[in-house]
Amino acid sequence: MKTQQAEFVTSAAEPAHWPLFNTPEIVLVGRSNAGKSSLINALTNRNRLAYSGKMPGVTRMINFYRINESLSLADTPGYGYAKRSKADGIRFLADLKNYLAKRENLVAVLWILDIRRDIVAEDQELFAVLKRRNIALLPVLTKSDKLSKSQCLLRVKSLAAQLACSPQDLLVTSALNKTGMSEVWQAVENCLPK
Ligand SMILES: Nc1nc2c(ncn2[C@@H]2O[C@H](COP(=O)(O)OP(=O)(O)OP(=O)(O)O)[C@@H](O)[C@H]2O)c(=O)[nH]1
Ligand SMILES: [Mg+2]
Repeated sequence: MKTQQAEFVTSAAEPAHWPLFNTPEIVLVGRSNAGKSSLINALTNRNRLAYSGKMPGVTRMINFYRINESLSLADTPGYGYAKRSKADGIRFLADLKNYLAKRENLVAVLWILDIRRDIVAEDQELFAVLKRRNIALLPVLTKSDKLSKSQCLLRVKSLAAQLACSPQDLLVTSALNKTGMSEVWQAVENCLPK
């Protein structure tokens, strides 16, 4: 899909503040610093639509973006950020679980994983919440530019084993050199209601 129009709509944590859309929504979830916000920018071909930063923990609420007036993307705060207070970390995860369990127009989850890192407990926890709903789960491996081709292949195999899926189910991307963007869009389009 080509992004003709992309705009930031609002930031929200509580359900009362979530914007009302009657179009499908795709959410990006993953560990702090995994590359969620950068992927939104790469997917939409915008440099600064979503705020991405050198410091982990830069995304603090759920940020909603509207694309081509036909769908929305939701960027979420990353989990597992050690410097955040424990109470804050628990609250973020609770807000996120609540969103995943209740957001009505949610059709797919882009599960953002740094290709160099293994799955953590929070990943599994959210995965369990999602399994209770009929929502497509699309694992996206980011930062492939940081590894050689052969190292990438090894990591794809290892993460597929950890996720109990086939290596072909993993979308390998780099926001830096924009690889994998059309594959991610294609996977998203396959989840949209016909
Ligand atoms: N080399 C490389 N760096 C990347 C890529 N994607 C993200 N980064 C870098 O990784 C860091 C974190 O990226 P973000 O997009 O802010 O990550 P995030 O998942 O939104 O982080 P939080 O909002 O803190 O949860 C930034 O310094 C990005 O420039 C990539 O594909 N390749
Ligand atoms: Mg972010």
